[in-house]
Amino acid sequence: MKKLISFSLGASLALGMSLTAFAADGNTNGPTGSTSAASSEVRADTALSDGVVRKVDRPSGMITIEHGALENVGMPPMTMAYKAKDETVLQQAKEGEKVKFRLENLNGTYTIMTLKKR
Ligand SMILES: [Cu+2]
Repeated sequence: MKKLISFSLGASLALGMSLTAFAADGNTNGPTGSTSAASSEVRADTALSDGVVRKVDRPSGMITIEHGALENVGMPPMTMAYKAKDETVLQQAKEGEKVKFRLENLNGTYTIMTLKKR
């Protein structure tokens, strides 16, 4: 009798575990779904926007870009001077050139993180 009880306990434990495993597996699709949603957000976070370089001011490290709406920094279409992240970005900017660029708000300073000719 004792054996029977321990067997049924074991069986229900095993059943419980497999149910748990099933539930966990079922949940995997949820997080997996939101993970891919999150990674598309990440992609959006590094997305490049179209713009046209209007002016490059080497001494101040500023690049004036005419651009459309920049969703990640909540900026409507405008022409505005932004800080180049570094010398590389500054060198890639040439007046009059159509570019793809990435603007980010770094501690309150709108900064061009990447810029390339398109
Ligand atoms: Cu602006």
